Amino acid sequence: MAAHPLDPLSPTEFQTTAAILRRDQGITDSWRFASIELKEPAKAEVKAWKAGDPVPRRSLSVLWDRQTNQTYEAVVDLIGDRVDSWTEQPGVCANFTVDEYHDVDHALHEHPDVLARLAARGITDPSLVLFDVWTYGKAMMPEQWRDRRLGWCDLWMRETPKGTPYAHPISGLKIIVDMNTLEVLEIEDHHDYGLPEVDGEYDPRVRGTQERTDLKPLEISQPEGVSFTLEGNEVRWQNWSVRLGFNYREGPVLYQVAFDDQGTRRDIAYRMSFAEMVVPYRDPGFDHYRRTAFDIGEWGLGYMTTSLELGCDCLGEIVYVDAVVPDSRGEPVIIPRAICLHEEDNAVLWKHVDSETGAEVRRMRRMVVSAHVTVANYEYLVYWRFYQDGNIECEVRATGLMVTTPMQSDGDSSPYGTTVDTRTYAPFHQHFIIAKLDLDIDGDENTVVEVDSVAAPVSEDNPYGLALSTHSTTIEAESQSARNFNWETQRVWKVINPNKVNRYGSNTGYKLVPGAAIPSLLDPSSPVYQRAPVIAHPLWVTAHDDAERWPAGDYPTQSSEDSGITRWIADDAPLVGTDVVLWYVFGIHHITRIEDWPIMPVDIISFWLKPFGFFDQNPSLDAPSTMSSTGGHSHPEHAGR
Ligand SMILES: [Cu+2]
Repeated sequence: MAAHPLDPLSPTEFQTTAAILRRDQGITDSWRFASIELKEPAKAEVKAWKAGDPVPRRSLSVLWDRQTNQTYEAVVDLIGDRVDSWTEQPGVCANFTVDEYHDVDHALHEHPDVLARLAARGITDPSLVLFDVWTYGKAMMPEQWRDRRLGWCDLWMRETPKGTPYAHPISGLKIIVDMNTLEVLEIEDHHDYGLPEVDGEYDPRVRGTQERTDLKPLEISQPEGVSFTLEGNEVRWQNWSVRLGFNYREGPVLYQVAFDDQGTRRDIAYRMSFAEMVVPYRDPGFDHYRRTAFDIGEWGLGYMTTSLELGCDCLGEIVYVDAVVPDSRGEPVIIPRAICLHEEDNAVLWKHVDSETGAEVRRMRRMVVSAHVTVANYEYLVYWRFYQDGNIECEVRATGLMVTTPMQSDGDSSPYGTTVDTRTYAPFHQHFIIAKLDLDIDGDENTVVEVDSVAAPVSEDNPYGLALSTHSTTIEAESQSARNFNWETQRVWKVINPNKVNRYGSNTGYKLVPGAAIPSLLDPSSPVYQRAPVIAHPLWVTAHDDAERWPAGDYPTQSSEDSGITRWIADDAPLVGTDVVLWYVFGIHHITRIEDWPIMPVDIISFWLKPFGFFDQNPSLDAPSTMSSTGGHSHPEHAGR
């Protein structure tokens, strides 16, 4: 039984959803579920809800009929045992599913024409081949197939049954498949540059190499247990409270983030998550020109979430939370240990050494909510971290296996990638992640201010040219929503509450410190830009609207134009003193390195939310001190010089 309106759907609620739709809408075996998730009650409803009130439970499903390729959205009232709405979504394509990914791979392994093409290239053991299906924007699809649910397969080959398929791309060969019928529509046989002899295995058991043995054990122990609690889906730790959610598309969702400020619960965010990811490959060659992955909208981070392993993925005293997603029949699939909750020591929080009284120092502790996803060859490791000083850090680590491609001849190189192995290069590409930050600073009447640092010209008052001040620009309305980063002015964005002041009379606020902002470097006419103009600016601000969830549109799969952020801002809604939502676009500008091969050490990016006049002083002044290793308190008498 759900205890809170934002609790994710339980396994039973997935089953009930599917059963009600089968019963009332005649859902037969020709239908597939693209998704089932909690139909979140409106924000206003959730905010008005109190413990003890009835808990509304509704689900939102997207289904399509494989016979007609029609897509429907269904809202099911799980308590009322009825379908609330059943609406056709004309002209859209539902997200691809994990089941289809495997179905295509199986079907192509038995397709005579496919096997013949492989044999012509000397590949006679199809069990070593991986058919890796992708979906692409409409502009990339051949005209005659544009009304189909279309998959495009890359082919890869394992050198040995335990080897990685991604070490050996089968170049110049693509297979276009109808995802509904699994019919092979076209085999594109463009070129064959063979299989260069690469050093592409990363697993020492496959490589037959030894690992170093010179690391002594490092153990993290919390003999008295953890300092946080998890009650239902609410985490409480060091003044913080955060409610956990999870769905097929965003993966983990953080709701109702608040800080207990000396007995007063103060809102900071209503909802934070990743709402889209766009990964354009920047190589116009045959093997790569269609590669523009929308990993969240086309596939779903929740679906790609993998189970975490204690001692490997997470170290210390861990509390794991399972997640549930549906399969394409509407049956629940449990992802054990999908979310990891734990505390980490993170060096020093604050310190001063006084020549008379010695050192006063506090260790920094942080609370981490993390999840890992594997999207075919790549992994994204997501860490939301909460700190005792009121900071929130959102970090992403990208790792896994780069897409590579063979070149025709020894000595060739590509202007669009880095040579990383014999006759092989890894194309440049970009990873854009769009974080949805529905901040509520002391409630939901907020204003966003762009703050630039400005040096004053040398003058009588400023004879040494030292004067530096900040200049604030209020983002008044949605037409001013698309903002750029500015290194020259060290630009940040502040979300303030215009009706609330701190002890010194300035408005309480949080600032978004824009880490890892990257330019799109895309011509506006480019199909990927047309589908996701959101990636062209690091910050967008919108007025809260419960229906505005996906910044590249509800259905970016096979899309040709944006139905997200640019449409949302078209009405130019005012943004002052209102419930604002920030869409922060950050990512990795991946100029591929030799060192990223054959497996990438994590590339780390992050952005921060930091209190700015939210508190009346350092909120971690009372942070607990720790014992020094010699048993004393943390201010030894003669520390310092
Ligand atoms: Cu990359």
